Amino acid sequence: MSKESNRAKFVAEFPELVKELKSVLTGYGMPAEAVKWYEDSLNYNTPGGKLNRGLSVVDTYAILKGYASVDDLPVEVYKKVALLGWCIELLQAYFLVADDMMDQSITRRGQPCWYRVKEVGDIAINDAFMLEGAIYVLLKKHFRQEPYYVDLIELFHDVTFQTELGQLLDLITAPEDKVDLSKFSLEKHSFIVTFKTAYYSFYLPVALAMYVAGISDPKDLQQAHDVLIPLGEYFQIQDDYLDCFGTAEQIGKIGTDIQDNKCSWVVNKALQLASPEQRKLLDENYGKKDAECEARCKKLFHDLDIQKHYQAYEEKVAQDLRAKIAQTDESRGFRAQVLTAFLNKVYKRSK
Ligand code: GPP
Ligand code: MG
Ligand code: MG
Ligand code: MG
Repeated sequence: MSKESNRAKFVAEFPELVKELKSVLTGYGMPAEAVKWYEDSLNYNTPGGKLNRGLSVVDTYAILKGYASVDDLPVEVYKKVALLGWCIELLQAYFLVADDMMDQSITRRGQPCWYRVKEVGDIAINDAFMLEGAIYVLLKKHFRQEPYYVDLIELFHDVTFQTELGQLLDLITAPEDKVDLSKFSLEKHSFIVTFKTAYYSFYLPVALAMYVAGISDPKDLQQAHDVLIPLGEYFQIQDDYLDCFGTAEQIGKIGTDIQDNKCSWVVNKALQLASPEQRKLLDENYGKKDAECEARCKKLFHDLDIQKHYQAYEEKVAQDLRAKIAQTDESRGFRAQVLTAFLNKVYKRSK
């Protein structure tokens, strides 16, 4: 099955979930306008992205169970794993609605951020909470009878908290009013991105599929973790790189990292390479809400040939990950192919 039809099949599951969620509100006697509001928020914020995380749950499950294609999964099984995929997309929707407010972003997935939509504003905070709430409504309805139900809930809770820890460090390392580049380091960057991105984007989809497939020995969860966390770090380094060097058309959002004083991979790499004068330029221009200052930083990043260093990083990390994946112990049913599939999706991505 092609990538497009794979995605279309997954997307086709979503309206049914919206219906189920709306019926919970109707059941509580919520007025029609509130039900409509929730529906609009779900539809605006949940589909529309690349859906890589959600699709990965289905793909991973198929590989673990030895299906040649996602198409071969029995319909009821497909629906169940796709629902878990949508639960990650709801988690992501919750994070992004909130993150865009915290980062004061303008666009997301080629459209205005939700909080910037007329009549939404700060209500987006409550909408974010309700996107998260949807996860547990759906899990309860569809997985309550399963022996691994508590594992799923614990996993969502743990990963959510880990992401919030990463977001906290991301935010306090980037205060709006006090630029202090000596607070940045690649070690700190690694911690931030592991927590704010890698757990929910990479470990979570695989661990969910492993629980459903019944291949969830702690040793296998650990094997998955040990490749997927560094892979997720690599993915967020790409996000940082594209924030500065990608176009808005390419990435569907306008980069804000320089003006937001973010501890991104790009500025950390530049700090490693900068001469004293170049360091002074960064001290004076980074983290300012000013397009000219931002342009000066970008020019410096070009002068330092950050692109070249990024490409070198990308080759090295991909090579290291391939070597690690080659050592996977498949004796309990876990499959190295799960990890290779992830690496191939991420390697050299440009959006
Ligand atoms: C993405 O970082 C981080 C998240 C999506 C986690 C948010 C977590 C919360 C608890 C709200 P980013 O700001 O670099 O993403 P983007 O570039 O897409 O805005
Ligand atoms: Mg952001
Ligand atoms: Mg952010
Ligand atoms: Mg970013």
